[in-house]
Amino acid sequence: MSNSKRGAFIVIEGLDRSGKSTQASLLHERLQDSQDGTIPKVVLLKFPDRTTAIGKMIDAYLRSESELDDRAIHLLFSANRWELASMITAHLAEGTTVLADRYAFSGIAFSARKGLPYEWCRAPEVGLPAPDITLFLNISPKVAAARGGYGLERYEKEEVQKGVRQVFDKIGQAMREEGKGKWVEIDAGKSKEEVAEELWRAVQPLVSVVDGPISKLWETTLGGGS
Ligand code: Z5A
Ligand code: MG
Repeated sequence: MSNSKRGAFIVIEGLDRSGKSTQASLLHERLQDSQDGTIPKVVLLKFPDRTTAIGKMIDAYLRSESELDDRAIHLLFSANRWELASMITAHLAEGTTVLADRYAFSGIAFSARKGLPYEWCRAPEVGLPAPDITLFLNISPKVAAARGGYGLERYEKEEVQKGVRQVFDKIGQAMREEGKGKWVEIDAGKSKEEVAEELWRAVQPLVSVVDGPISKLWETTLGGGS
């Protein structure tokens, strides 16, 4: 039987077309199928959540149907996480595992790439529920390109993706140095099945034993947070 006091918070991040949504869905299924008493219930979230009122504004922006100041859209992406933050905390507290397809790290990476200051981009994310583990799907631009042309949305351009990769590298390094919540890099250039297996190896030990309070993103860094 499980000795969990709460659910695990698992985030899947990564570069464009690295297979985040594919892997999030495979991991979700695998966690659901493994509910043998050792693994708790699981919910899958996707950021941006385009179904909320804020999410609809983000969706229009991403499809270039509306224009917004860079800072305004950054704050909307962050607000889209905050509107689900208490729900995430409640799920974790009642023992449900939460799996998120993208999170605050995407928010920082895409906005800092535009030239907004890194610390300014990070500030609205401070105090959000912190993942217990972030699985970062790494893929070379060559392999990503082989997965088909960039789509029609605003950031799906090669030069944008290069800049985003650099900021993600900085975030990953900082997360590893801080040692708060695991940041695990996964080679996403392999087959879907191989990548899924690697993700499973990383999360399986965690989901059945997670314990302790739910921490908050970068709370201690800024001396107390939210
Ligand atoms: N954004 C932001 O600016 N600020 C924020 O705070 C957040 C996001 C949260 C929309 O996000 C944009 O919002 C995004 C970042 C920005 N802009 N960009 N670029 P989104 O999450 O909605 O984006 P998406 O449309 O889902 O694309 P994606 O996430 O980059 O794709 P993916 O989820 O990583 O890949 P996939 O859909 O799972 O797979 C892509 C294709 O590759 C598909 O045909 C698969 O069948 C194939 N695939 C997947 N895995 C494999 C393997 N292993 N081998 C071969 N082929 C594979
Ligand atoms: Mg996706």
